[in-house]
Amino acid sequence: MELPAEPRQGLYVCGITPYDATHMGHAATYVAFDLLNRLWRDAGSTVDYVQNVTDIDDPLLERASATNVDWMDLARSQTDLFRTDMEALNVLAPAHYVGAVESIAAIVPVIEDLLKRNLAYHVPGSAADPDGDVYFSVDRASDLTRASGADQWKPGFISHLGEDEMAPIFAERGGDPARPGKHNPLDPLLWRVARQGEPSWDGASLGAGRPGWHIECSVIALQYLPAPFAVQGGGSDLTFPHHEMSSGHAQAISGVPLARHYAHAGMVGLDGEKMSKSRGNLVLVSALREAGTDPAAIRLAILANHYRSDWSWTSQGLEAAHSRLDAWRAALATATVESVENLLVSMREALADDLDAPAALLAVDRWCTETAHRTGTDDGAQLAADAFDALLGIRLKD
Ligand code: 5CA
Ligand code: ZN
Repeated sequence: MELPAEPRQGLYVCGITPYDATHMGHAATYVAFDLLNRLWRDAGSTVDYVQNVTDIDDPLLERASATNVDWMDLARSQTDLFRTDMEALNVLAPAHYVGAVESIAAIVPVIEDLLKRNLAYHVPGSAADPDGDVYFSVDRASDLTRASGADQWKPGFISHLGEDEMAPIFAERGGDPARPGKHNPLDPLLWRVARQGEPSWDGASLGAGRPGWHIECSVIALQYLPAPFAVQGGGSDLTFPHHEMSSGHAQAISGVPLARHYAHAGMVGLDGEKMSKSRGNLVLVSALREAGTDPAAIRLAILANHYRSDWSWTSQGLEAAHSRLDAWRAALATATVESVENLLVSMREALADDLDAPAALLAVDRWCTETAHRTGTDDGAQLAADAFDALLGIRLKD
């Protein structure tokens, strides 16, 4: 990702589905985009940062009913915990943190308009499903963008997946390719009419129900950021279908692409498997914090990995981060303003090169050994502490 300096940068990062607390995979993804936020601010840009929270979705409802908790209480408590975790990790808060539920009234007229413009259609009911669910036509949206001569959206525009690769991933990640009555197996759900025992909202001419997942992010992003904005971000598990489809929706709605860049953080695993709520193999930020782990060490353990690579969380990685933190703290005593100014050049260069945090950390490590022979000053120590906080989000002083 090479991004020119601009006075304003728009950033939309897909937020959590709050049915379980923040694990290291979530933390790594939000730390990655926090680095971008910090780099832009360091370059003097104003960053318009928007994040959603998927506070209504099937897995949230399933968890609530399995644990006998009200789904709203579950969403609220897990969202609060996530925000506390982010604060501890020194992740700058978005300017707009927007729930799916509070956005339903804005989503309904957008779906009605897509229906009117023949970019969406009703799927007839069956024994399993009532009448009235609305789907997005990926074929008509592709035709529309081809006709407009704009950047042509079609499935594969963002993920570059082949047609036969898409269907199985679509099914794995919440899609329903086999639903009878759909025009194309990849058509995503826009509106799910009310089912017995499920929460639902007023849908005007759509009937009571709730929105599909991708349209939520499209509408929230378009509401707060003028399209095309600079970066739409999330973990690489969102590339397809989520970012593919939300960009297709947004282009069908607004006529222009949603974002100029789609950036995806690699997947964090544990013992060779992707860390995920559904697998249950989680290392939680809150559990480590409760055990007394310094959040700056957690953040440093994350930053030792490039944001785009897949990597595994290990206790050795955390121990290495603790040692590094100790070495950095000790080096403050020998910091001079000049040495920190030189270090800043190297850190900025590393981060400007596709957010190469591991290279930035190595530059700090080198600076630590080089300053061992210098006589530090208070100004030098302060400048170093400010630089590590501003660029890396690592606080060495309280
Ligand atoms: N609410 C949707 C996005 S609109 C969602 O994917 N929620 S989530 O809670 O499942 O994930 C929150 C963020 O963490 C997403 O950006 C997702 O891509 C990222 N994420 C989830 N698991 C991992 C993982 N193991 N490693 C890295 N990032 C992950
Ligand atoms: Zn999203």
